[in-house]
Amino acid sequence: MNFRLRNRTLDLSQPNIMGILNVTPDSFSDGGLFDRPERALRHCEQMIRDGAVIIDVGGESTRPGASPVSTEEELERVVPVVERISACLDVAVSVDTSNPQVIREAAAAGAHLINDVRALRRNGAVEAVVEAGLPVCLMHMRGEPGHMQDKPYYDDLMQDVRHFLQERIDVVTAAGVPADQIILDPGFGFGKNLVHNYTLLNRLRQILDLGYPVLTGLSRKRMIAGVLEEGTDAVDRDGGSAAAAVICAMNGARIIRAHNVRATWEAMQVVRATLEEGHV
Ligand code: 8Y4
Repeated sequence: MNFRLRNRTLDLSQPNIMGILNVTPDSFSDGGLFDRPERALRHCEQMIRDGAVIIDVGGESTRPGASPVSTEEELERVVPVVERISACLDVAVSVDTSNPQVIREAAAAGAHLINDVRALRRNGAVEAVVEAGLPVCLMHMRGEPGHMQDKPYYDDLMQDVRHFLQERIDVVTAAGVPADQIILDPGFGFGKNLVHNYTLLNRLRQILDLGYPVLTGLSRKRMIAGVLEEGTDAVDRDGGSAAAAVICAMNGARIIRAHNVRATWEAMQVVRATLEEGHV
């Protein structure tokens, strides 16, 4: 029921909230306001008060059309923030990166988890995680961020996502990542249209059936806005995002990646009460 995150543990008997900390200058949902370490730290403190037990630090935008970031730039954005959070705050630090050098330096700076939307497919990424001795979240993505939303097509969505994740599990475990240090994520919005995303959400149990803890990220994504009124801005997606988080948690997801940590935490309290049938 516990998942080891370096020197910390995560209780997998209940949903946990991963708060999002963008350290990209172009991240649109927070306007890139948190790119400086001081502001980043204050934002983290607020997310911890609001109920986050993991902070996901990301220095590379994966939005279609976003310009690629150099290793130097990504290191500059991510490492000082990881250092400060892990030294100053009582929280697990996840690093959203695909870059082997960022994996290594983030580990040295005190990171607890590598969250790779490319599931360690970059050259040297698996080896970097093995050397760092860190757990990893393997996410499904069809194609690469730049082109992933160009007419997404699957012969069999659930089979394709499951096969992709199983192949990545096989590769990373063969390279030396312990099976109990792997988290899976179906990758909502990554090379998927609205129908694909809601099919995945409805059938999330099939991802759980692979036998690993599951993380989901739907917060403020297009699949939420897509079923709301046109023109709904990012923060106005939080009601829909909380609903999606509840569906994930009721279907077994145990880490929920979210922007609005307070709203998500409140929704998760309702899930907890339900799973414990009121014996809270
Ligand atoms: C508004 C705000 C609209 C943010 C879209 C977005 C996931 C992830 C991302 C995910 C895991 C995002 C780094 C995309 N999504 N990592 N990362 N799972 N494990 N878009 O679903 O938040 S970035």
